Amino acid sequence: MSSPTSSALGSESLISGIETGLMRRTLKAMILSRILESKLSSLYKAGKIVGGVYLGTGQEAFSASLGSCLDQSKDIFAPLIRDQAGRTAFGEPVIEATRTYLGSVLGPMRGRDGNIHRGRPDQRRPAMISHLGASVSVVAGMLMARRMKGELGGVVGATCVGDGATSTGAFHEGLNLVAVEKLPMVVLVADNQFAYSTPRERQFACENLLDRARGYGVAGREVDATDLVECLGGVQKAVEAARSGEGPQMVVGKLLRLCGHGEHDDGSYVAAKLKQSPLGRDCLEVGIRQVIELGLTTPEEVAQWKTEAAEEVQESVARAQTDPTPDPYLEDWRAVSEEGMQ
Ligand SMILES: Cc1ncc(C[n+]2csc(CCOP(=O)(O)OP(=O)(O)O)c2C)c(N)n1
Ligand SMILES: [Mg+2]
Repeated sequence: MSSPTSSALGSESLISGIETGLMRRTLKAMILSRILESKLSSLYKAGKIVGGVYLGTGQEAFSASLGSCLDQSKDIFAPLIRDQAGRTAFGEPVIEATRTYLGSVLGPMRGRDGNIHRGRPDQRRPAMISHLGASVSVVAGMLMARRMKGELGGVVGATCVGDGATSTGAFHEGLNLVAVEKLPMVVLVADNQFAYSTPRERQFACENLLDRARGYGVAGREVDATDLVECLGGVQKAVEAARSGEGPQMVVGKLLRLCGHGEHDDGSYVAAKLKQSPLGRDCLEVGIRQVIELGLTTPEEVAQWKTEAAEEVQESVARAQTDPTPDPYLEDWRAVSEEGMQ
């Protein structure tokens, strides 16, 4: 962590160039996301969730840094499976997650998707696409549409992908287009050492995934993604550079996923040595320690945030559990699927 140097920007003070309020908000989002996801895991294990549950444990600092550095009023954020923290930091209400996982018709996917493929395109949160790498061209398209309509001014588009996703054709085609068009886009690559159970060395032969950015003429930087202050610093610089017209930016975050690929997977293929290495640090524990040491919160306030988060999650689960679910007898599912196809 870099040594704190304080200066003033209006009423917000800066530490290492990061607004102190931003650090607190990002940490709060990480806490809420961790508590929400641990509840989702319990519900899955209790058989209350149909379908898979994929968590972002250990990746919250990186993901939340993007969500909180973007401008919720105009930017675009396309998350992937490990981005609950980013979604929370970008303003997605907890009830949207619980309603989706519990199949409520009141959720954003009206009970038709059971986990992460949810979104609100009208609020610049496109629904998550499972096909790895596809979100790069979706966000590129959203940015190009704004440019053609003369509405791009100051907007940044962002997405997150994993190390595995950087080997797909969609990723390469998308990144090339983004670079050629000099779009104001930020691509986060969570290099968590595995694509499912396949380790990095079986995925690509380059030393560093930043080489993939350089190959296309995209600016890149790397952060220790277990370190909240470093994540915020790196992501903030990337978002500012994209916004100020410097073209697309890639940020590679080095970390380890601290859960299985999904909750059906115990992750037993991850070597103990790797878990005990610096990559295996829990970014939430590190982040709490950092923000306390910087004097921006106290252990008591963090405990209060955790209590409030647990209450919010509990209430959202209770609400979603009593919501109506889709009625397969009354609904004409075929009409929905064929809508607009004729
Ligand atoms: C094009 C494509 N191929 C394969 C899959 C199946 N799949 C889903 S997640 C995953 C691993 C992804 O690894 P990575 O991109 O490193 O993300 P992580 O799960 O580590 O966060 C794979 C192979 C897919 N969704 N899309
Ligand atoms: Mg991975």
